[in-house]
Amino acid sequence: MKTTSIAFTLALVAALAAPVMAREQQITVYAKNFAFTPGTITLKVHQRAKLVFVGKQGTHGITIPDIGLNNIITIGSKPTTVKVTPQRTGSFIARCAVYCGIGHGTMLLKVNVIK
Ligand SMILES: [Cu+2]
Repeated sequence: MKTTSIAFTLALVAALAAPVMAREQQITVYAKNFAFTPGTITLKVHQRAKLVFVGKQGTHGITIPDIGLNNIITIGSKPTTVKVTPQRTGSFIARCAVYCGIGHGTMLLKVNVIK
């Protein structure tokens, strides 16, 4: 009887936890001259996240090798979605990867990867 109860409890916990664990974080980042909004995003290590980049003004780009985004994503008015799974914690700075004008050099996205 006790074994049944424990098994039931474990099954219940698994059922409740599974959807939470499977849920994928999604963050939309907007790009305009000369800023990413939000300017800081926070991801969880070893957890897959969907990043959606949308251009609001101009053409921009981004690459974030620290979280496995090695190729330059061009950001235009059409949303671009990428999936990443950060492998290490830390604070990383990504820069606009497509020259977009006078403020290009200051166009940064801070990426925090936490436990
Ligand atoms: Cu730029």
